Amino acid sequence: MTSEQEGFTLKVPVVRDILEANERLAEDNRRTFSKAGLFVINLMSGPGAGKTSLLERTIDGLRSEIRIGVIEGDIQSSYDAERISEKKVQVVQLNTGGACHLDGNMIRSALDAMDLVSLDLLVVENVGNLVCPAEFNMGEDIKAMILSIPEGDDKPLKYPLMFQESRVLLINKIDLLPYVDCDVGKIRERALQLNGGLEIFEISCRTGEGLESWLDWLRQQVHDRKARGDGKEI
Ligand SMILES: Nc1nc2c(ncn2[C@@H]2O[C@H](COP(=O)(O)OP(=O)(O)O)[C@@H](O)[C@H]2O)c(=O)[nH]1
Ligand SMILES: [Mg+2]
Repeated sequence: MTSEQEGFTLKVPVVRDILEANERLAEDNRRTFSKAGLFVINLMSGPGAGKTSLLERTIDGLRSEIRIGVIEGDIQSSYDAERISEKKVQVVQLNTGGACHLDGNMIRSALDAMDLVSLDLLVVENVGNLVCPAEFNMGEDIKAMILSIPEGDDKPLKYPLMFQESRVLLINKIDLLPYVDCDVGKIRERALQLNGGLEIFEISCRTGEGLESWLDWLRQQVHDRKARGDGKEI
């Protein structure tokens, strides 16, 4: 065995252990969410794609029908939690202190500070990063990702895992299409090649275009989740 191979065999179990430990915590969280009858979304994207803007729009659009709570994940600062708290919903800020993603354990600590039974939908805004967040489950029902027009149509080719792991792809900032070289058709085609089951919405959090379809879809998911197991374990 070469030294390079030895190094490799030493590294793999460590990574596997971390992921397995995380899976156990995620499973615990999943049971907690299930008991509370909550639909939970792990919202991911690169920095600035529009996660907090989508949350603001979603809260405004559904507030009369659906009780929404938010966990904000950032490396540092409580800026996004302050934005969300202006909407008068339950919000908890998690600072990872350098880590590039949220994991099951961090979510567990946030749940202790929340009243879950008074919620229907919990959205976790993950750390802005197109890579690591896709590797860690937190017990969510679905992962949703945002890709914004200025990031370019090559991103499914470069960051395939997030597209593969997500149930939903929101293509945001379509108001910028006249000014940016980005082909939405290519994003769709490349994303669907990676994950044929992706639900895709073209939206602008600035103008509101396309948001009704997203809100309709989300409303249905929350309803189905309730119908499936409100108050019971699944
Ligand atoms: N033009 C345009 N700007 C947007 C849109 N959505 C968000 N933004 C802007 O993009 C920046 C980053 O948005 P933010 O929601 O904070 O992104 P996050 O880092 O993913 O949470 C802000 O300046 C937003 O006002 C959109 O649909 N169109
Ligand atoms: Mg944000």
